[in-house]
This record gives sequence, structure tokens and C-alpha cells, in this order.
Amino acid sequence: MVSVVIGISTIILFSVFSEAQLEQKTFVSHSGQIINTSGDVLDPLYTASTVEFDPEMYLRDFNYGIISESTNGKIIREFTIIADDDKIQEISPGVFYNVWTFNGTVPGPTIRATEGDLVRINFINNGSKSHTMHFHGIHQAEMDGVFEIVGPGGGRFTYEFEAGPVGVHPYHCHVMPLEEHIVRGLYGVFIVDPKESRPPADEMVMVLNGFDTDFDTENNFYAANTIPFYYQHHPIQINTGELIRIYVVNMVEFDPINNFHLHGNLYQYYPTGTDLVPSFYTDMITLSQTERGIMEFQYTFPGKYLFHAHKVEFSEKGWVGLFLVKDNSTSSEVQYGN
Ligand SMILES: [Cu+2]
Repeated sequence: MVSVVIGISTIILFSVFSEAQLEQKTFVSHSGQIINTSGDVLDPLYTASTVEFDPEMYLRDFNYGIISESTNGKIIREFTIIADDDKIQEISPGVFYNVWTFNGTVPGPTIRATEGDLVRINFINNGSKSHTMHFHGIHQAEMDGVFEIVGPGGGRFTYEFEAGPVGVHPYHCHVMPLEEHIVRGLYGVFIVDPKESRPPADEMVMVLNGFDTDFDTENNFYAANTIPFYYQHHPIQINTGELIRIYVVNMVEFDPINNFHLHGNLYQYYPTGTDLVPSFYTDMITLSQTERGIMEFQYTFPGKYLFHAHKVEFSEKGWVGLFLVKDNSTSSEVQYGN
């Protein structure tokens, strides 16, 4: 009887132990080294949650919030945004970097509303440092996310303002030292649509960003949407004769300028997106910090076309991509985003 009990306990213990052994984990060592275990470390001193970011998903992902209507008929869009500062992301193959995130990614979600809607952001700071959300746009002073510091470990603040003006705006943390809170990744895009919506198009968001992974206040990597060279290895599929609309925001720190050059085509450009009439017809715009706008174009000829920073250093360090334009001339109906 005793031997049977011992036998069963051994089996249970063994199987629990085996399961723990088999579980693969990622650890951060004292020196910051990332260790991917095969399951043979049971009780690490440090653990890190890793960020999985998919630029393919991010490109056309718009968050319209939870929609309700006030008693006076105003549309309310409610969002919950959670800040964290303990996540590790493999920024480039083999290069791990401590990103600070809104809702777990860099950039944070693309928040979208129509001019005049009431935007309500339930902001929760789960980080270890103070953070805020500062929106570019028009709002009351106390909604500016500068002086109302939101404390770490679950601090909360509700931002509430009317969406406006029409256009594309950045949002970012505004806690000092500001440079660090931005370069670590606490930023995202806020789109305000006009009441009479823009013509249908294959819409996408491109945040131009960079990462200083050796902390010398110079960027080591550049990208459109965080992962260097991503859209070169995974070309963005679009169709001939289809209107493409890109909301582009420059969030690169340290370097005074960034730019966006399109091959085999020109685009209509709406600086900040605040006007419904384009200001330029060009293949090249130059943007300083948080400068942004809307680009519109369509391709006549199918094929592969580059888009990249014409500041060649940036394109050689990752800010380069490809459009793969499919021939849509036989299709009777344009399928946006396919
Ligand atoms: Cu911050």
C-alpha cells in the first residue's frame, strides 16, 4: 500500500516537474542579456514579457472605440489605453530593446473619430514610471496630458475632448525626460475624419520611427512601422487604378528631418490633413518631429515600386518598403484593401 502511494506521488511529482522543465521561457539577465530557455531554468530572477508586433496588421488597423450616443445626440467614442514600460521587443534580428508601449505595441493603436465626436480615453498606467497621453489637436488645458502626471502602478486618468481639427495627429507621452518617453515607443496616431467622409480608398497608416539601441542619442535603426525593412521583405499589395491613402506621421527623434519618397509615381499631399484640398503634387516630402500629413495616389502600371527615406542613411538602416501593384484592369469593381 505504502509503495503504491509513493509510486503514485512520484509519478505526479515527476509529471509536474517535467511540465515545468518543458516550458520555454524568455529571461533577462543582470547584464540585459536575453535568454531563451529550452525549459531547464525553473526559477529565474528576472523575467520579461516580449512584444509581438505585426506591421502587416498595424498598417490597416483602425480603432474606432466603443460607440455610444449622449442624450443630445453626440457620438461618444470610448477607448481604453494601457501604458507599460517593461516589455522587450526584438527590434531587429538579435537586437532586443526595452520598449515602452500603449496597449502593448509601438506605435500604440490608431485612434480614429469623426470631427465633433466626443473622445473619451480611459488611460491606465501599469508602468513603473509616470506617463501621460498628450494629443496634438484642440482641447482644454487639463486634457493636454502635460501637467496631470499619471502615476505608476495603476494610475488612472480620463481624457475627454471633442475630436478636431480634421486631419492626422500624433499622440504621445509627455513626461520628462520627454525624449526618452518618446523614443522608447510611447506614441501613436489619432485620425480625425471630416463629417463628410473622404472618398473610399485603400487606407493605411505609416509611422516613421527610429530606435537608439545603444543609447548614444543617435538612432541605430529606422522604419516605417517599427520593424526595419519589413515592407521590403513583405511588400504591401495594392491594385492599379485604386486610390491609396496613407496617413504618415514622423516620430523620429534625434535626427532633425525625415522624408518619404515614392517611386514611379507622384502623390497629392495634404499637410496635417487639415485641408480637403491638397497642397502639393510631389514624390518627396520632408518632415520634422511630429510633422505629418495625408498622401493620396494611384498606380497606372503594375509591378514593384520602392518607397523610402531619401535620406539614404535612414533607408539603408531600415526605412524602406515596397508596393506590389497588381493589375486590376480586368476587375469590374475596385476592391479596396485587397
Ligand atoms: Cu511616459
